[in-house]
Amino acid sequence: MTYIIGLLSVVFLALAIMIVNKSIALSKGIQGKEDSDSPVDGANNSNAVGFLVFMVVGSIAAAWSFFHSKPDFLPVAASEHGLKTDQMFWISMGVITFAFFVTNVVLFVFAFRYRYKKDNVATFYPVNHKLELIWTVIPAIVMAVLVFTGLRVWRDITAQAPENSVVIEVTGHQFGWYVRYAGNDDAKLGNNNFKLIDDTNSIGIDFADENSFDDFTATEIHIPKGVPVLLKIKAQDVLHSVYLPYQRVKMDAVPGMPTKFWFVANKSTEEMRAELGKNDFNYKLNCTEICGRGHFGMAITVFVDEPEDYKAWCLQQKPFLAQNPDYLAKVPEKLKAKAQKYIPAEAPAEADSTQAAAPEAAVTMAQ
Ligand SMILES: [Cu+2]
Repeated sequence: MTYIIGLLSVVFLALAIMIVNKSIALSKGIQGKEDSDSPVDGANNSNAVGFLVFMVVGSIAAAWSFFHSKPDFLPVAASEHGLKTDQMFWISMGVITFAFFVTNVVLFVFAFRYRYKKDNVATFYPVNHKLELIWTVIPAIVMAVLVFTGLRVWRDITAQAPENSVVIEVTGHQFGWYVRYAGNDDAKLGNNNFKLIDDTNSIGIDFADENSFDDFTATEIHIPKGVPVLLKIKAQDVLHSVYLPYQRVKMDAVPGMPTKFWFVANKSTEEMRAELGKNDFNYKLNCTEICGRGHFGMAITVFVDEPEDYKAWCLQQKPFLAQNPDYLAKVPEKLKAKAQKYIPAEAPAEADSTQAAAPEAAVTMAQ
């Protein structure tokens, strides 16, 4: 890199000296110190050809760069809105590329074609309303169509999540994600409060709220295929950002300002493994906001299951309260009877309760 910069510096310095020399020569010519019947010298033709060469070489380089970067493009879309945004992206790219090539070919070809020639006379062409109308109205229509289709898709993506959505809370922290599900009995997440955070209850689940009783935490994310999923996104310390590249989901996690994103995954992990021919493929939820030195490790595995497999997985999960019966003490008296249902029949032995106190929800960075 340093070598290239050094080389370019030398080239540009040489060019600068050439230009300065040429300016001096030209100014001498204008002052009549040198004999010249034209203000333009022989470099005029080579410049004109240079324009054409630049156009052709530039186009080839642009095409090469496009195909060369293809492996770094986003992977195939695996969500319903992802297919739409991808389609819009490529249509916009097509329109832009077409307009770019038409205008630039005209620019460079005209520079070549109408270069200075001794006997050329410029045409006086003051105005052409028809031409102006065409180049104003056509781009305006194309832009309006692109903008309004985009707005419609954006409105759908940011609309309220459907009633039947699976609700999952994702909380970013330095450096990992806490995941909480609304539970198997109600589809409602209980409240949480940062003041209730302790070594075990890492997201501060509030057990004064009966919706919390069946909530369970997880170290991986399972979502059903073809069913709306609503991510409720939070952050505990600094900015993080939830990113599921295949599902085209990206939403910042902002401390003190809950955000959300809902989507429908349309390809299961199994289907994507088959499509990519990789048996060990897994979707990931990554952090895409540089949030500190452990940022790179903020990934959590996401499984897109068939709806019945998803149900089965959910039923295997134990509510947080069932795994940590000590928290029954935090339940208000009038709700104790309801909460009791989630406490395992045999009271846990002393040793068991310390084991259960391990913060199983914490997805911490492997150092
Ligand atoms: Cu982060």
